[in-house]
Parts: sequence; structure tokens; C-alpha cells
Amino acid sequence: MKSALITGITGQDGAYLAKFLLDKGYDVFGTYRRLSTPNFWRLQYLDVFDRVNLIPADLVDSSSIEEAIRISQPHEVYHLAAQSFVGTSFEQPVGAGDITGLGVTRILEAVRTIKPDARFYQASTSELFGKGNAVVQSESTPFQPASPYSAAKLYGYWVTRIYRDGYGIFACNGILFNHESPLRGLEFVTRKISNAAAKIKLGIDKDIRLGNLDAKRDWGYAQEYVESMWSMLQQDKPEDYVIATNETHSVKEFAELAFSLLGLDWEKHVITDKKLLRPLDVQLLQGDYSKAQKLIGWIPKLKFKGLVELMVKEDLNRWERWLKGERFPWDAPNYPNENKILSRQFKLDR
Ligand code: NAP
Ligand code: F7E
Repeated sequence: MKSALITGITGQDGAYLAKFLLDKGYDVFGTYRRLSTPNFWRLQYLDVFDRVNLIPADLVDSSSIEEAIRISQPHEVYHLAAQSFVGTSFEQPVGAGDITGLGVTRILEAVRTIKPDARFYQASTSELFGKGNAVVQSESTPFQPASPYSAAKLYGYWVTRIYRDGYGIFACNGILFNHESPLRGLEFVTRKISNAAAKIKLGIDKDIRLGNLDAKRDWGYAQEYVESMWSMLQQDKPEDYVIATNETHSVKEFAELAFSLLGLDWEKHVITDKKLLRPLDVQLLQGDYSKAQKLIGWIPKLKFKGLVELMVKEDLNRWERWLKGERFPWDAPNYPNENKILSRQFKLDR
């Protein structure tokens, strides 16, 4: 039986990937952080919590990473753990470098010294393209990161290539464009909107505050994107691949569609708030996935409209069940109101 180690198994992609690999017959190991309250809700939601092996590890602690490799003896390592919210990386820029950047070297060093024949996946990102001018981005588009997050990911991208070329490790960068789902964290704009639209429809809330409505993203479905991670590691040669839908839509379009699906007019409920603007923002992303299509046979199935529908429907369904008194693994009821958060990103007029 093949074994796989997923760092960040408690996150959106980690949970979907765990389910995908279990269904393929893998013995799945995942790293998680000790928190004051457990956060296994995504694994529970997908009904895989009891089927995965959990190993405590933190990306800032090399010894715990080494132990995770020793315990799992993985054939494949999927390095998904990171501080993944771009907004937070402006508030915690040093942490971004340490966790999201240096963390990649810590895990690659552990692979090199303990299990050098393990195949390695690095969660690279379309944020690497940042402020570049290309209208459509592919593997050959120059990188121009625009946040501490993407600067750290740029380091991770290169260190992955260096371990591939320098030490012969089978290491791939998946340059994934934004991918979303009902398991997406509530701070990301898509889920923030689908959750708010559902609450407003049911009379639990009245409005939502958003920042840059004109930013355009290439949004795909996370459940499909994790399949590409596995495919990359099954090839004869390690390569880097863009994974995207090749469509781009604005935040405004997302809000418009999400609210209209519930019979609501977005303009009556969305308040634009300068406090939610980032010091720098990426304006346009649209990915060319033709290399992935050609070499690993990956194509996106669920596009923008279907994705918005899926997310809005699931958030509405959850709030309806909640109002009827049902309790189930789910993040939203515990999420603080943004007005309660004091930070560079969510500044309050006091
Ligand atoms: P996510 O939901 O935020 O999950 C991140 C995971 O990393 C969580 O399990 C988190 O643990 C863990 N983590 C954070 N800091 C850690 C630390 N110091 N030590 C150990 N684990 C730590 O992110 P995602 O959307 O699944 O994304 C997965 C990866 O793909 C990330 O590297 C992200 O940067 C990258 N990526 C995402 C997208 C996207 O659109 N989703 C696109 C391109 C690349 P806790 O649960 O304890 O917080
Ligand atoms: O922002 C704008 C915001 O936070 C998308 C991560 O998974 O994908 C993700 O990064 C856009 C930005 O995702 C709000 O300014 C407007 O232009 O959902 P987001 P992201 O920054 O694109 C990449 C590929 C990753 O690698 C990352 O890990 O939406 N926006 N108003 C807002 N964004 C948020 N979060 N909240 C707002 O109220």
C-alpha cells in the first residue's frame, strides 16, 4: 500500500486531498498543529476524520517535520501547509517568510535526509504572477509577487526547483490559481460572499462589507484541483504546471451572481469599505492550463457559474439546518464579526 503525507490536512485542500487519496487506497498521514481547540471540521464534514493518521507538526519546528517524515515513511509528500491568507501576510510579514517560505526548505531537507525517494508536491500559486502585465499567465510568464505571502511562495517555488535539479528529488510545483469550495476559509472573498448572501436571505444579517470589487480572479473548484496534485506526482518526470480554468471574473461579478441566485439585489447589501483594501493588490489573474491538459490530462469541469451556485446552495443549506437546531461540523457560527477584528487590514474608525 502506498503512503502519503499531507502537511496542512486540516485546510481546504488537505481535506479534499485526504479523501481523494483514501479513495485511491493510500495510507494517508497528515500533519496538524496543536491548537487550544481542535479544528478537524473539514475532515469530519467529508467523513474521513477516522480514516487518516494524524501527526503533530509545525512548519517552524524542523524536528517535528523530520518526525512526520520518519513516522509516515511516505511515497508521496504533499506540502500544503502555509499561512495562506494574503491579507494576513501584510499583518504578519515575518511569519509569512518563516512559515510559508522557509517551511518549504525545512520539509525538503527532511525529505532529502530521511526519505529522498519520496515524491514531493509544492503548493505554489498564481499569486507569484502578482503585478505582472500578462493578460493570461502560463508556466513561462515572469513572476512579480505583490505581497509578503507571494514573496514567500516565490522562495518556496525556487527552493523546490533547486532540490529537484541539485539533489534529484522528484519535486513538482503546482501553480494553482484560486480554487474555492464550501470548505473554503471564511476570510476568503468567495466564501465570505456566499456565507453572507445566505445569512441575508434568511434574515440573519443585513449587509456585507467588501474591499476591491474590481479585482479579477480565475476561480475553480478545489475538489478538482487536488486531483491534479496527485497526477503531477504520477508522471515519469517532475515538472511545474499551471492549474486554472482560463476564465476570469471580478469580485463584483461574484457578488452579483451569488445574491441574484437567492433573488437578492447585491447593490442593496454590499457596502464597499476602504479599510478592506490591501496595501498592494493583484488586479487580474487568468491561467493557461494547456500544459497540464497535454501532459497530465487535467481539465477543469466546474466553471464560475456552477461554482458560485454550489457554494451559495451549501451555505444556505447549512444556515437553514442551523436555524432548525441541527448541529454539525461547520466553521461559520464560530467566526467573529469583522467589526470586532482590530488589525491593519480591518482598521476601525475609533
Ligand atoms: P488553508 O485552508 O488555509 O490551509 C492551510 C493549512 O496549513 C491548514 O491545515 C493550516 O493549519 C496549516 N498551517 C498553517 N500554518 C501552519 C504552521 N505554522 N505549521 C503547520 N501547519 C500550518 O489553505 P488551502 O486553501 O487549503 O491551500 C493549501 C495550500 O495551497 C497553501 O499552501 C496555499 O498557500 C496554497 N494555495 C492555495 C490556493 C487556493 O486558492 N486555495 C491557490 C494556490 C495555492 P490550521 O488548520 O491549524 O490553521
Ligand atoms: O481575495 C479582493 C481581494 O482573499 C481575492 C489564497 O488562497 O488565492 C487566494 O488569495 C480578491 C483580492 O484570495 C475582499 O483584495 C475584495 O483581490 O479571496 P482572496 P487571494 O488574495 O486571491 C491565491 C491563489 C492563493 O495562493 C492564496 O493562498 O478579492 N477582495 N474584498 C477581498 N478579499 C477578501 N479576502 N475579503 C474582502 O472583503
